[in-house]
Amino acid sequence: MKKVYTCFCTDVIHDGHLNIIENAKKYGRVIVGALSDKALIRYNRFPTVPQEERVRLYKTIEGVDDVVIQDDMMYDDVITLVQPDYIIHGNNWQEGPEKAIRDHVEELLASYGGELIDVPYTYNEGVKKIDMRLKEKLAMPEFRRKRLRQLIEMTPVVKTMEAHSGLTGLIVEKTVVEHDGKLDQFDAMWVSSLCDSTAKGKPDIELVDMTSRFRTIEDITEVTTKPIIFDGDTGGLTEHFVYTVRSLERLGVSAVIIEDKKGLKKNSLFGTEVEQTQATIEEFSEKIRAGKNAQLSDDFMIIARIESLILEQGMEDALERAFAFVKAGADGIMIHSRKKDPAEIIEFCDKFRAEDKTTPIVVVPSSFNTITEEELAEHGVNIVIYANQLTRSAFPAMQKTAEDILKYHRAKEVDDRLMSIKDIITLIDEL
Ligand code: SPV
Ligand code: MG
Repeated sequence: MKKVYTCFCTDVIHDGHLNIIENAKKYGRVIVGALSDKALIRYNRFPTVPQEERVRLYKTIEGVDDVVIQDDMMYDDVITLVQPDYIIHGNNWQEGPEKAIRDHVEELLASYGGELIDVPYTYNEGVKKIDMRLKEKLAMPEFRRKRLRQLIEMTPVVKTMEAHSGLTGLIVEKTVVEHDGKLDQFDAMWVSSLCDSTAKGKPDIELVDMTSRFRTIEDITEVTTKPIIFDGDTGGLTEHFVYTVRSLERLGVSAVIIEDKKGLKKNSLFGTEVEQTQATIEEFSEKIRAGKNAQLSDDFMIIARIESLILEQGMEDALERAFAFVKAGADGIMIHSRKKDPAEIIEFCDKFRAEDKTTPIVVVPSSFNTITEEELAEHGVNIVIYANQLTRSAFPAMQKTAEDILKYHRAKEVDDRLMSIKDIITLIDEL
């Protein structure tokens, strides 16, 4: 009997999946591939039910003869394993980033005489409703909050992009690229104090108050599902920080990163050009302890950011602080540097990992931007934050447009580089 293969990445079965199975049955024995959690995160969306449960669910569908795990979004391994005569898929992968996967499947099948079947993609009210419900579930605070810890377990490096508004949140949420036949997307969002302040036209000196920062978080959470890491600056007074922790948990934020500075905070990228004071190990440990005591959920993370390399206090000081802050209860360590060369970051990570194999390490490669995520992961880094690149790309583009309209006294000259009106009005999903 001929074998028909299809890959599912859904948590809920709807008409579209049933239609695929109905069609598949006509060609032979139906084998469903359950895309693994690891592959699903990069390819589609975060799973709301575990992999094993998805396998069980697919097995209950009438007409399904067997279920296997597909561990990569590319079909090479699963085709070797199953050797299907047919692969069947909704025709929605004929365009967009998924087309590269379809093209590759077609090539693989052609190499041994297999055939690809595209069935019309089903998109009705029922499918739309299920889609929406899944999205809403992922956006709920209790789901979103625990996702960062889950991602650290599930993916070699959590790729995190800055967001400071609903719109930038949507960009982080929705941007998917195909490169070398693989799809990729960001895992999490960073609510940067620099970019949140800049968007409000204010300096990055803890001037934008927490109420306003929380408003930014809410703008983002209203339209996205990905987990949030909040830049908490110094955390403020310990007596205030404990309230901030509770509020962030309630908002569904996964982690706050606080830096070991005190007094008037200036942006780290100024380094020693401006006066900045580092808190003592005891002072900062006390703030971490107080935050951990205040937190109510198990999922929330307080990550300690060490400014010793920024303030030229040396590697030994950075490491001593890192171990002390972990002892005080920090759930992760962020090490920062403003050198172009990543050498000191690598040295820190290697030395830290020699003694601590598990505490997550976070880095922000704004200055040391030649090193790749993969290389950082090899040195034990778990979270990479692109802290300000969206703001820095939007700003010059807007400034140039403003200048050119002033120069030409009309908007025609700038039109070619603008998003079309049609695209901008369809950018935002409507309920
Ligand atoms: C931010 O994005 O606000 C940060 C990172 O704190 S940095 O600007 O590099 O200090
Ligand atoms: Mg900051």
